[in-house]
Amino acid sequence: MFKRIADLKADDNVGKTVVLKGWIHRLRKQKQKTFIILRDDRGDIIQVVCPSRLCEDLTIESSIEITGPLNRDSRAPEDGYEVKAERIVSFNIAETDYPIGEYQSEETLLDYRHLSLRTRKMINVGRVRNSLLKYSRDWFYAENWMEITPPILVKSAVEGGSTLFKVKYFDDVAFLSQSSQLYLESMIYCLGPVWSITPSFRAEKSRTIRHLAEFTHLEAEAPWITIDDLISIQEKLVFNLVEKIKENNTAELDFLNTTSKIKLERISIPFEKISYDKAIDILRSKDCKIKDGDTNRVIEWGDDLNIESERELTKDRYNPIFVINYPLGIKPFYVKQSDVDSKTGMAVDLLAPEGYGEISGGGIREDNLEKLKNRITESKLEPKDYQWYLDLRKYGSVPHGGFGLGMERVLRWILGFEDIKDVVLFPRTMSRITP
Ligand code: AMO
Repeated sequence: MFKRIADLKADDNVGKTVVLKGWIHRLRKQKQKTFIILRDDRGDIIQVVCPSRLCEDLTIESSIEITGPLNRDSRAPEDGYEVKAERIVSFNIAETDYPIGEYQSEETLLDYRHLSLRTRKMINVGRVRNSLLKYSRDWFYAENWMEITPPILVKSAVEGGSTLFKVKYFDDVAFLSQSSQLYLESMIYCLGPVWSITPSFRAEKSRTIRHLAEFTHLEAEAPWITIDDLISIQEKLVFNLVEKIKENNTAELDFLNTTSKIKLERISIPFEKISYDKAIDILRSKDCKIKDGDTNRVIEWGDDLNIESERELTKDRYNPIFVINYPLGIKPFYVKQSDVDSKTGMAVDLLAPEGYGEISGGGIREDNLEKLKNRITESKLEPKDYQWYLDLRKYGSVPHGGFGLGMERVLRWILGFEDIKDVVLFPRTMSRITP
């Protein structure tokens, strides 16, 4: 019977004839014997030894079915299991110029991403991505949040006009969604706490190691919650994701980065909360600079926290931190003005430790119709594009809030990768849209 490699590696199966389907991951032909590392459709590998006369036409990435007994041989890679092939059937003999070998530049691997996804690194990344999605969904389901599927083609900007992707929409213009937040907000009136996971798009003009033009966005919104509730929800969610991945993805974590498990062990809740004011004090005490036109100057109240300042705030920490109460002026139109300090907004960002920086942004939404209208105008957005959104404040407005978590940012941090492109299957950046 056809089995997967993971099911087959058991001492009870030794001596039994097995049938395996897969691809030739590595191939070493000798005069009498040929050694194949076979990769199955789940990315697991096993050594196959076969008489060279059965392997004459085989090439790297040929797809084959092999039949033969399972043996134990301590020389076999990974866990010492090996199949002695007695019969090989090929589905496809791959062309001999397979472009992915052992040593390739990062750019070449990205150019051939459709093929380099078959490398051990990307197989392991794919598995952790799958876990992150599954454990997120499990968590929301267990906590009784409803999953919704918001539109991707939209008419209104959420995160400012400068990163919008414009698309032709019949005889009109539309945009690719930057965030599903406004649609999630519409749903709290009829489905209660809701969440979604969608691609979000940002025409990011900068090439950075943490920005993508298309990323996987987990967003959540709930009625009648306070900023403390919002913090506690994110804390529980993120901690749960870390715990589950640590428990269930040990093999992948060990393969991808030997230090990630140790760092995940150190994470505990509650995460520290600091105000934006305190963050600025810390950064100023370290003489942290930001770019202002052509010059660099010391950061001051009212500046946004850039990559460098987030790195400075988190580089010596093991635990994520929340930064709360940002100046209203640097946050989008929907952020609620604080009742105690009109200059600040009830926004909260979650920063990952060890310099990784922002992984989530959120806050309480402005629920006052007049203030929201003013903020839309001040932000130089078109009020007519937000009529439907303003209706939400006209008909039964309630205090509410939510957040957006960037899944690739979370993965980059958990896996300890430098470049965000390494945690996406098909990265989209300013300079890359294929494959
Ligand atoms: P924000 O713009 O901060 O907030 O985005 C939320 C989270 O999404 C991730 N993210 C990105 N990941 C990769 N590449 C990008 N270009 C990129 N841009 C953002 C980050 C970020 O923390 N609607 C609000 C959230 C809210 O208030 O609910 C929003 O989208 O991890």
